[in-house]
Amino acid sequence: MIRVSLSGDSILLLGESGVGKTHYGAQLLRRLTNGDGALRMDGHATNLDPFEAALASLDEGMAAGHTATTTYVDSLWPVRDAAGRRADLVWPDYGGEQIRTMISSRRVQNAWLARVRNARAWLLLIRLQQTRTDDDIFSRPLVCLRDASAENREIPISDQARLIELLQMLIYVAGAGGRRPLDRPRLGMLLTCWDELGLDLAPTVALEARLPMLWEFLRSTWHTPFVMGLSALGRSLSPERQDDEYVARGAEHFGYVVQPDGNRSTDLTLPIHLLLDSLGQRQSGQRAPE
Ligand SMILES: Nc1nc2c(ncn2[C@@H]2O[C@H](COP(=O)(O)OP(=O)(O)OP(=O)(O)O)[C@@H](O)[C@H]2O)c(=O)[nH]1
Ligand SMILES: [Mg+2]
Repeated sequence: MIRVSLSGDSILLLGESGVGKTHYGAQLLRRLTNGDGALRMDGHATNLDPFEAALASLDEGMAAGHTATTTYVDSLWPVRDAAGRRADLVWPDYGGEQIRTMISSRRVQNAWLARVRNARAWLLLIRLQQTRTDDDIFSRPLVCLRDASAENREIPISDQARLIELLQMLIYVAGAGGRRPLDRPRLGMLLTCWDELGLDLAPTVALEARLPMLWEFLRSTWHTPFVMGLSALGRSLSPERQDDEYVARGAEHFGYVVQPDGNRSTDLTLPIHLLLDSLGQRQSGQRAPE
């Protein structure tokens, strides 16, 4: 979760295992430190271990490892934009299985409950190639099951249905269940590992084509959800084999986002800046009380 301490508010980062949370965190940290994007570090960042470890791998031109299932680390990043607005991002690194368990057990653990309730904006990370889009109970009517053999009877729900479940659970525990369309929490969505897709489409079009039910849910539930593409690494890296070009040029020269209008930018801070912007905070030069 990213907690943005503007009036004690926060942004919740949601992503299952393997979507790219750790690599995005590492690349974002370096971009913020270098200070050439829409947001820059403005003070002392703390608790950087998981991201520094990932950056060390990237500096050797290699991918970092999977985050242990039980890990949950909050890293504090004080940031500022060009207009002087400031926020304290609490950027987490956690094992994505925690999200999967939340969905499969239909339980929101107490620690997550507090994170969900404190957040005024949510950022959902999805890796389209990792999603299953085969038939499920929504696309195959029950009548089709009549002829199915006994061994073949179980039809798991699809990934888009699972993600909708997750969002519905979180909307409920956040106490926003009765309102539509939702203005708070704001919703941003990142389609991660965009380079793997080889698409020349606007991110919303890609989402709609691949996960139409999820997109319909987002569109009908939120006031103005935004969808961006993210390639934190710019290309695939191996955990064992060094990418010489990466080493020679430096990890900070790789990675891009695809903005809602389809334009690319190398500024990996843009999604966070857009969310901060959409929160409508205009606290120029002031850090809000925590
Ligand atoms: N091609 C490509 N691969 C990426 C990108 N970002 C991350 N990956 C790869 O995706 C895999 C998962 O990335 P992680 O950052 O470890 O994912 P995570 O969400 O932290 O996963 P957990 O730690 O298991 O929760 C790794 O093998 C990365 O190398 C990207 O922008 N492009
Ligand atoms: Mg990780």
